[in-house]
Amino acid sequence: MNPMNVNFNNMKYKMTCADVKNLPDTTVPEIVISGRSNAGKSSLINALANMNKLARVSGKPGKTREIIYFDLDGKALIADLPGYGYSAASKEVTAKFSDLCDNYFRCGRKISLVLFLMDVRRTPSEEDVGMLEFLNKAGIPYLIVFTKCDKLSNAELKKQLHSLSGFFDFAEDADVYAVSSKDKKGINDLKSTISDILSRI
Ligand SMILES: Nc1nc2c(ncn2[C@@H]2O[C@H](COP(=O)(O)OP(=O)(O)O)[C@@H](O)[C@H]2O)c(=O)[nH]1
Ligand SMILES: [Mg+2]
Repeated sequence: MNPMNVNFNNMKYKMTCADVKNLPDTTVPEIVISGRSNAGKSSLINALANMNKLARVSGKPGKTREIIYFDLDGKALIADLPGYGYSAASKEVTAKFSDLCDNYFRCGRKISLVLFLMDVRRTPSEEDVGMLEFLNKAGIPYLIVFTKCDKLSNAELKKQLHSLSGFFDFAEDADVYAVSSKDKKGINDLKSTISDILSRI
């Protein structure tokens, strides 16, 4: 099958949703970027789009409080989910953010692909493992994307990827990508895979 020709440079902000009641109507597949706060979700969107400021990158974890939608070349919607696991805001607000994430996954919306992001240097949290278990059980297609790989040397990266695989033995068939939004390593591979998957939907 010919991979679909997706122009990632043609990515545009579409809309912001604070509630699953307001999710956009869509006829194109939905790709979700998920992962804990600070995992590098917004940075990855910028790297995929080859733009600096499409998605807001924050030095402080817990800044994105809504689901932010981007249109990918008219061929898919990309949803930047609020991160779970940390918020600079109050407990009450934190609970609301994770609720939004939770509600999103449970509202019955068709999700074509999840890019599940984890900072390659961190030990996966209970929520990370729980999230992957959920995706597995729910049969939602996903790719595991380890981010910030520029922070490790090649030797360290190899070792770390090996030890991380131990956390997700239930997902041993999953496709794993190691990327850096900073030096763009692995980004082209990821784009090809996304195009490929979109062409098969
Ligand atoms: N060195 C490095 N830093 C990154 C990378 N991706 C994200 N960051 C940094 O990690 C922090 C959180 O990134 P952000 O994209 O806002 O994470 P989000 O909360 O998951 O959306 C910011 O300070 C980014 O500059 C990367 O590939 N390499
Ligand atoms: Mg973000």
